[in-house]
Amino acid sequence: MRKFFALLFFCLTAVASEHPGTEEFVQRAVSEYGLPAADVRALLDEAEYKQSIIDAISRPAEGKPWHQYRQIFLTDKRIEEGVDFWLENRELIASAAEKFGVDEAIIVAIIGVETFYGRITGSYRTIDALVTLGFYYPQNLSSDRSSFFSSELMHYIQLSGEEGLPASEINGSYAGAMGMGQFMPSSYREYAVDFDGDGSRDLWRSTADVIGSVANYLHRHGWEPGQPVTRRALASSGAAFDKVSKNNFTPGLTVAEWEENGFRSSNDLSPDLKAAVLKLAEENRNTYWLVFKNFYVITRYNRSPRYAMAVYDLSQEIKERMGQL
Ligand SMILES: [Ca+2]
Repeated sequence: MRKFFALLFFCLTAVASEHPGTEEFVQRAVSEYGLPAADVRALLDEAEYKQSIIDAISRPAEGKPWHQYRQIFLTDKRIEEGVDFWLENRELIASAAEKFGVDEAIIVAIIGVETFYGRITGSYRTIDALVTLGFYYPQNLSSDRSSFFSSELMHYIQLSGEEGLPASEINGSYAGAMGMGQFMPSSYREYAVDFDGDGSRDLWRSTADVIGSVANYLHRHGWEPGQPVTRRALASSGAAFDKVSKNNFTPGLTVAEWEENGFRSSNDLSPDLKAAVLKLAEENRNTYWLVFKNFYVITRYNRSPRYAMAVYDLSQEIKERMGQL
């Protein structure tokens, strides 16, 4: 009898520790990606559901108006450390910018906004983040992103095999973004580069790999070297405010067409250059901005237009301070 209870207890704990969806995931890992079932199962068994991750993803999207959002990133400290980071890695940044045809200051600013130049890379175990969001995604949110996170989990397992990473030890953001540039596993596999030539892509310890990878990411998403990111636009009272973008910043109309629609910008722009128009909430009024292909490319890193504008503003501040040295 005692033996029976012991066995029952064992079974219950074994069942209780298995995440819902494990079997289906393991089968897919084996049949579609040829991964070893036992290894995948062992890794999933080790992953822990974290309520703090569910709480973090459930928080309402940052509703802060632009002028408050900007203050988070445009601090003296972040600008000064950006200058330091640039000076410390001057040659690497210059050679990545040249090789991939992207702007040096934008590389610096992205790493600055993402992780304060590699200082704050997240303290959630990545395996916990991806299992929690892939298998326990909250049902009450507006969109179900569980399949996205489950797909990222599959990428993560493959990535750890490819790069020889300790899959149960790596830390990152609550959403599974990793390293100094906060790459998701699929982006890591697709866009990370071995820029120091040591044979592996290490976005935690190799600043060279991080700089090269951020540059390659921008390049692969269509960065246009030498082209502008954004310019302030003056809106006339009868401007076509219904044409202002909310979510999609793919350039649609030309600078000349925007002017016909009541959004006038600076004279140095080619009238044929395509742009979208963005509205930002300043303290007492709205401002309007023509945003070009390069702005759109920054939103491939993070979909929020305020994120892209913060990266751009930070890049300009750092550039200006570099010029004063
Ligand atoms: Ca490397």
